[in-house]
Amino acid sequence: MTIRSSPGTTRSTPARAVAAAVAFVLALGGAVLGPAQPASAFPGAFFHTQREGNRGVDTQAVQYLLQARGHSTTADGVFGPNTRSSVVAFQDSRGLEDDGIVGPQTWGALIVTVRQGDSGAAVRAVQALLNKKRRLSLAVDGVFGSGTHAAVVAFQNHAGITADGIVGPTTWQNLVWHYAYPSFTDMCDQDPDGNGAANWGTGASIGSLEAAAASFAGSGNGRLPLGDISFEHGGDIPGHSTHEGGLDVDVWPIRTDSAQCTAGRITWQSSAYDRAATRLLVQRIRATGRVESIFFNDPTLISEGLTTNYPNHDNHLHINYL
Ligand SMILES: [Ca+2]
Ligand SMILES: [Ca+2]
Ligand SMILES: [Ca+2]
Ligand SMILES: [Zn+2]
Ligand SMILES: [Zn+2]
Repeated sequence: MTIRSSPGTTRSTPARAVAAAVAFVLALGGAVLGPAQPASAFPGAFFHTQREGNRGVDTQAVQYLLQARGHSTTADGVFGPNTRSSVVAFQDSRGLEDDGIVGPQTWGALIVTVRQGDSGAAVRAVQALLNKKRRLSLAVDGVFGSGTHAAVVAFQNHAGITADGIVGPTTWQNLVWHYAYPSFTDMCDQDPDGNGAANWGTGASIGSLEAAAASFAGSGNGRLPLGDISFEHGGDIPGHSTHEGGLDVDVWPIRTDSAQCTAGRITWQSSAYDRAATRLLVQRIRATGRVESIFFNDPTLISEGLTTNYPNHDNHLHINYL
């Protein structure tokens, strides 16, 4: 038996009893085995605003939630004109300011509370977010089963919030706030300052960077070397005064031998510097995300309006995503 519980979501009642039992057992396990958790690990958690030009898993979650609310939108993680139209239609239906921008109020109206036994597009949003933000590989099948439940409880423990396995407003907010980790299919991981794990960024930064890297990899100039972004939950990074909000991304210039992932690091003054390929990379970065500026000191790219001079940016491009 199933009952309609919320738009686009069905709930099977027998599973809820199982869910409660599983949640109880997992909560006990967490209490006994888990490390001590602060009252709230993410005290500053908020919904990252999504608007036209954004990409990535946070935009994909918006699209799944629009589907759950009865709006036809492709959940491709690219916030284009059609997604914007669906957001405006949703905002109109709720009496919200219809600016097509998904800020805190629109996020709050879009989210659907889901738990074990539920199915539908809102569950797909949760699964996609968990995968990208906790480096999991849940099937994004829209079926909230025991695996998704366990992943939600683990996330709640990780975030220091009530670990009840129910994805309500607080869990949604923490899940959207948490940074995402990139796929390195079209990139390599450089770590020039010994900051190791600093490859995390907002869902939008990571989605945009992955799209740029995929587009660039198709040009036959090798992969994109990724330096630092942010730590998993932001915060101070030694050696960077920025890079703390998941929006600043360092990538390296491209070499004429395409060996920027394996050979020595270069500057724009090096003989191995490939200006044409680096220009192409900058163009792909600008075409696939909301970019405020890119710091890189090649005077030719600066004269072309592609990059901006900034001290110490001879050997890397610093992308400032909006
Ligand atoms: Ca790195
Ligand atoms: Ca710092
Ligand atoms: Ca910045
Ligand atoms: Zn985390
Ligand atoms: Zn930087």
